[in-house]
Amino acid sequence: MRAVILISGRGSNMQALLEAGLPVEFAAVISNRPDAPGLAVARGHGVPTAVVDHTQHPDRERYDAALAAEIDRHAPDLVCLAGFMRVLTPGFVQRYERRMLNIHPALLPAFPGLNTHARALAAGVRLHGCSVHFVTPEVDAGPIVVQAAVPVLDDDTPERLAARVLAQEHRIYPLAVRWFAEGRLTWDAQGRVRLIGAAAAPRDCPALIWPDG
Ligand code: NHR
Ligand code: GAR
Repeated sequence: MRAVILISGRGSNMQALLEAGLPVEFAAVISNRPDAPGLAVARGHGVPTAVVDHTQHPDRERYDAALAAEIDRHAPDLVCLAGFMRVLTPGFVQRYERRMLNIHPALLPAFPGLNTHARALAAGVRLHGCSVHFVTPEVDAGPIVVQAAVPVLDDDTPERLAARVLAQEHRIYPLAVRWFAEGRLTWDAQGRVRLIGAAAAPRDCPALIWPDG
């Protein structure tokens, strides 16, 4: 199993993938931003890096063509978006159909898009979280692989809530990539993703209820 990771910034989800001991060869980390701090982290793990800078391409079609050319040099079985901040064109998404994952900082289908933590606070939800999903042309709408929920606390700021969610992102993204690498993810007739060999129901902690009085 070969994988390529796409980042735009800090790269903490990338780092979680690189350090999870997965049965995966991370062939490259590619950033759309030359100054992404995650590039140095990748190099520190001995992973080759590349930059395909969106500001150097005239439109999304041509940017995505350049990005695909760089990805395909590494012949990946899986492409992982890890804090990658550019919407991808339908043609690009089709090229990696059923082999491109994203980690999104919300319990999809709630709060797709950007600024999810501030929007969750404004909406007054009591539970928030993160989702790993397959990437489809419609942004943040692809089949969900795994989610983790966290409580929203009364004194939360977007930053505090983001940190609580991020800790769970670092748990579920490696899980999802492991399942993919093990060939345990399949599609049902409705286009939902199923995990082969999953427990029929949670062993304990069947629900997170918050607030809990
Ligand atoms: N592309 C497609 N086609 N489908 C998805 O599901 C995608 C995708 C590209 C990125 C990640 C996503 C997220 O987890 C993702 C999923 C960026 C934007 C965005 O609006 C939206 C969703 C996501 C990532 N980006 C702005 C744009 O104009 C730029 C913002 C910036 O540069 O800071 O592309 O949330
Ligand atoms: C993460 O919280 C990720 O879920 C989110 O940005 C952060 C990136 O952190 N992704 C998006 O919002 C995509 N639009 P990282 O670079 O440290 O992984």
